Amino acid sequence: MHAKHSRWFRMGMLPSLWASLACLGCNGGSSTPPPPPPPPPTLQVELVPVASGFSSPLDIQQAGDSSGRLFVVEQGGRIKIVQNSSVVGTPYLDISSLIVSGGEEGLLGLAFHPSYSTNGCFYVNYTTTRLNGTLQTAISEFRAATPGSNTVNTTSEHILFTVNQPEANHNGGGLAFGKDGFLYIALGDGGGAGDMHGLIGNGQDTSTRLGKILRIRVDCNGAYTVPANNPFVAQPSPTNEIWLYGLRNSFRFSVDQVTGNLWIGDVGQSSFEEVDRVTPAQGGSNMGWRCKEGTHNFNFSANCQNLTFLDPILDYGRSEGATVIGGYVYHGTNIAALAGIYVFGDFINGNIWSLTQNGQGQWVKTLLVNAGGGDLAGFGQDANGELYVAKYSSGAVARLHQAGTP
Ligand SMILES: [Ca+2]
Repeated sequence: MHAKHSRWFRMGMLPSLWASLACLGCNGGSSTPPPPPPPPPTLQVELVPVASGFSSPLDIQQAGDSSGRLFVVEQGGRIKIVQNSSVVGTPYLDISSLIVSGGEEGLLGLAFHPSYSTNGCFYVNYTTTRLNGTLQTAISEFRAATPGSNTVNTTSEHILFTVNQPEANHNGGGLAFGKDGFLYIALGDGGGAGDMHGLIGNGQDTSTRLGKILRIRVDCNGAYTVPANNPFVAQPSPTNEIWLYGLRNSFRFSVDQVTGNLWIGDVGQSSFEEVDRVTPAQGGSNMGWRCKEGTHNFNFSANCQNLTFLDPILDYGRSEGATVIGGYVYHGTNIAALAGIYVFGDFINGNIWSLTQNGQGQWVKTLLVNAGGGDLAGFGQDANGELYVAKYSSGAVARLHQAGTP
């Protein structure tokens, strides 16, 4: 466990794990309105403590059910509820006995069905060895007995599918429902380093789910289908599930429920972290890895010639961070200057930035606040659009807040 923890940090410092998408159509962006100007330099953002006592929290979600509950995902397999600023004693879900965790393994992602308030279904992304004795990612559906329940029986699980993991690292982990109602699933490139598996790496290989973001339809019945307009729908199952390829390790991504855009933090290998913005029309895009790391050539071998890549809208080097943590487009009211602006961060140094376009159309990040090195593992967004951070090593949840406001 401890060795694996150090590996999680190392993945950030040397290579890293999360993958990204990018912006081939940024210049043409017909469906994307011009972003607002950068926040004023006088903006003072602080992190307000919300709840504590968690063990390695890495994701925060809400159920879209008007309950006001925040669901905090612990890497070890528990999901805990924060309501009215206190943590509910009994976990909402406890699958710690079903999974393997530590390092880059564990309960890595959670998404509530868009109709959770009536059907009680939600989805998780975790690693396990219990099914065939070797490491796999499992994408599972669980169902609350009633949507208002504060605990869920683990026997409600239906495993939708599993993916064999050749290495312990780069397991992706993010889950999110699109504005289209489909479930998007991030899977890393299979791990090791440099996308070392297969002739061209897994990211560029559209015959594997590894190194991809998948898109499926779930209807809370223990099964799933593949949307008929998926970009690779003509391929045999299961690779007809692919929405985006060429990703390294998209640990955290989100969907802007206003525009439908996917915002992805793709963790880099040794040199560059990247942020990708993918519009709904850009499904099927090749996000570059391992031909490219960020906007730079990485292993640009013969198979990379004549390919079209969707480059990230931002990449940054080791002087500015080492493990990007994808965030959310802010849609709250407390920090008016961030309205419609993407907020993300970096695990290693804890910086949290906004991302906006300058007058020349270049994407520029602006430091908002620092969450502490090795402590920022994920963001969350409540029903009012306010943003939260999962503080991994300090075991806490905090809210982004404009200093000097109530
Ligand atoms: Ca890329």
